[in-house]
Amino acid sequence: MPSTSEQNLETAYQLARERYQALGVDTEAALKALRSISISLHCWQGDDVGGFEDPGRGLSGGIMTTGNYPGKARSIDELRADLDLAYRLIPGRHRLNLHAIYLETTRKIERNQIRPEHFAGWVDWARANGHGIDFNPTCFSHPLADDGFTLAHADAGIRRFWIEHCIASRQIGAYFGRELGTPCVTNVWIPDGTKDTPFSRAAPRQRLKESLDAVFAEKIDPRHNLDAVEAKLFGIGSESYVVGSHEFYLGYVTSRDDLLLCLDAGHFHPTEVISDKISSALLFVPELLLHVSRGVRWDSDHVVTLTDELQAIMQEIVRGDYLNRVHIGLDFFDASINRIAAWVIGARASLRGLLLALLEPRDLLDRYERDGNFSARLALLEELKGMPFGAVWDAYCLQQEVPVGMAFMDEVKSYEAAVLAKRA
Ligand code: RNT
Ligand code: ZN
Repeated sequence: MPSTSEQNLETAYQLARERYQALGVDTEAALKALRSISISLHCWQGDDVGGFEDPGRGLSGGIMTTGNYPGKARSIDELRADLDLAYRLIPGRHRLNLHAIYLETTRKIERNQIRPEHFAGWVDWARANGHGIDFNPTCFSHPLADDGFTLAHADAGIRRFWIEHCIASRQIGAYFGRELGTPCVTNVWIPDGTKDTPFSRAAPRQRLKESLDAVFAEKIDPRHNLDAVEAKLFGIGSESYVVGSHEFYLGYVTSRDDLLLCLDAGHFHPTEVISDKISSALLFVPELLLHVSRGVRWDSDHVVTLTDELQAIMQEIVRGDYLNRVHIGLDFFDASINRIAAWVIGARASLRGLLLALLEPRDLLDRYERDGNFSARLALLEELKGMPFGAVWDAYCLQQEVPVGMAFMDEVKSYEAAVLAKRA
């Protein structure tokens, strides 16, 4: 017998369902579509992008976490336990996005020596919990990246080291895909760039192109591994020049037919948005990877919230029927709040953005637009903002057996008291 509040949620959902029906929207179909979407949850929110290769080492590469909220994961077991809780509070079945520095080993393994065996524990965990895994070579926080260059380094030996690391990462990606029966998206992001104006912008780009050709020379079965490359405008300490710019990677990806372009929401000019890039890029590249993030004045990697831009991104994916060509990953790191709450808030916001997009009356909007009825189009888009979408979301959480509303924070809080508080 459902509790009274469950009955209220059910009643609210039925009323919402009728309101949407009147606009030609089937809420059940929207929820069915939402259930099939997996978001890739980034492991690095759990420990401030520290990793477990060299726990004493600080973060480099022009990215930064701020804050010192207690309870960050100090080991892979702790990270997995924290992730387990996060997944229990997010409706649906989701993936894990791993970085190479999250390997499991008792002795020091050089980055160009990482092998599938160092990630076997993740595969066991993922299999037991029904997660697919995505992967990233870690081309930062390392002595050979300390002068700001990796794949585009002027020194051929250092370039070789990072090429080998990226190749090893692709092999590990293929291993994840083979073992888990779902392709791993392996994403290459490098920090390469300069604080001040370079003399030659061309030379490092030429070297990067050659390094990437070497990294991607070997074909890997796309049923196991898909490769992505991520551009950036600037980072801390690379304000004047970044080798792997958007034009660089857009050009590189379109020059081949087997690479995904990764668009990170924080990697462009502050008023430039990735939502407007999706429909253009997908005319020329087969698939996209998104790093859904929230820049505040710069690439600050704030926790994703239900902003206009998040909604616009999800609308583009849904309106364009791109759900099977766009891989959605999250990329933020906030050390100033409970790290599990950060994951859950960001993932739930992203799913809410998707649900809002799935609940759009597309036939009606499409007809208004084709008829040139822009007043009705504008009026309807505004009316939609007042529709009872929250009732549909609550019904989804109930159906997926995750906490409804702020109840998820109760679980975060009890875990904080029982587990996180004991991590000195
Ligand atoms: C950095 C990129 C990159 C990283 C992760 C940790 O600006 O966004 O994706 O955030 O690889
Ligand atoms: Zn990113």
